Amino acid sequence: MAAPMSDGIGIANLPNQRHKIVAKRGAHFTLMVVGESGLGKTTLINTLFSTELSPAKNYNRRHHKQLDKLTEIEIIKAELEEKQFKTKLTVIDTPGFGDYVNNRDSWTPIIDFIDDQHEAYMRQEQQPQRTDKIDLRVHACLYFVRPTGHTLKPLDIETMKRLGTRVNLIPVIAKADTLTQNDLHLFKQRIRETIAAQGIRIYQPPIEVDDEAGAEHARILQEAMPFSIIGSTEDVTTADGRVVKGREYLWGVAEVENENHCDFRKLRSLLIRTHMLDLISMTEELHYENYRQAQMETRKFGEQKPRKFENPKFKEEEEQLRKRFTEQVKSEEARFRQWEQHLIQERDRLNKDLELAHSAIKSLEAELDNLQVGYGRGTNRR
Ligand SMILES: Nc1nc2c(ncn2[C@@H]2O[C@H](COP(=O)(O)OP(=O)(O)OP(=O)(O)O)[C@@H](O)[C@H]2O)c(=O)[nH]1
Ligand SMILES: [Mg+2]
Repeated sequence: MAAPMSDGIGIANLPNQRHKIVAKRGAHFTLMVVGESGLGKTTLINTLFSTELSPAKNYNRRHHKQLDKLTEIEIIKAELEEKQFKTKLTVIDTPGFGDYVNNRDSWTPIIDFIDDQHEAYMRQEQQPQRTDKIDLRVHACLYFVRPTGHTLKPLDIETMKRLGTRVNLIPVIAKADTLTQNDLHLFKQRIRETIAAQGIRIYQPPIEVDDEAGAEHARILQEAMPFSIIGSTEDVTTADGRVVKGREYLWGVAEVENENHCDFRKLRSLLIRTHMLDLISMTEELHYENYRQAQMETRKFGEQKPRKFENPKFKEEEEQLRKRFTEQVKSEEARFRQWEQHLIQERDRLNKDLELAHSAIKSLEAELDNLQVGYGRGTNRR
């Protein structure tokens, strides 16, 4: 278990690289973080930068930030180099959602961003000049789950369903230091059950049959999912005098890189060492291909992306809207029928009243006639 986690293994000397061509070109890796506000997304990115992308490891780091005002998505770029193997790392930090009253569609900007990257890449591929493509297709998407100890919330389920069909989705439990080990264990189990029951597609490290050590590592990673995370860029001193990245409490220190405290090391190892290439090729071969094929079916070669509400990615929303509309019409119809029934009853009742009134009038008239006849006779007699 210790070997695959050890810092010595890097992308440069992976035993089972499935795509050596990618390795030769140098990898271009894009990571995205998504989840409710305040769960530590930004902190985790900074923790990644302040631990693994560490100066001791001979990493050459460049750091710029671009703020895309339209989407409010922050893009951080860095370059890693290990044994001549260069990786261009791009991290996309999204603002948290879920703190609005109406967060039904809070996933829309994120889903749009992911689709737009596939779209942009596809358009560039169709151009005659193919070198130097701008490529921000997301290779791994970390989804932060609030450490409630219960299970996934409806908003999580809805968002994860949509993400899972588009990217390599990696759910993580935020702020693992706020749960006891026992609660964390149960929480993980429940999340796994919900993911299975809801048919949410998440990234699974592949278990290769021809590579025993790799398969064992993949199995360990699979069993640990969803990874529990502690984020911190603070150096703190443990009771036994070690200086570590962690969070200080009265009871002690929650250590970022301690495998008994959380799965940060497993996640980092998966992302930037053992499974970076798999994440890249899954994106190319599965997610991008799915997008491309779906687009090909709905438009001709070279045709512009259709207007938003005609776009396949809106199909599910449109379908739901249609369903809601039909339901509403149905319930309105039912209400109308009830009302109609009520009116018919009311009409019948009034007709009966009318009939009664008529017969009352008739009998009164008859009585009147009788009286008049009687009176007439009386006068005649006079
Ligand atoms: N206990 C605990 N607190 C954390 C952890 N990670 C981050 N925090 C704290 O949580 C707060 C929010 O962290 P951020 O990283 O800003 O959260 P965010 O997800 O980027 O939030 P938005 O950008 O609003 O979506 C900060 O006060 C962090 O110090 C963690 O692992 N454990
Ligand atoms: Mg943030």
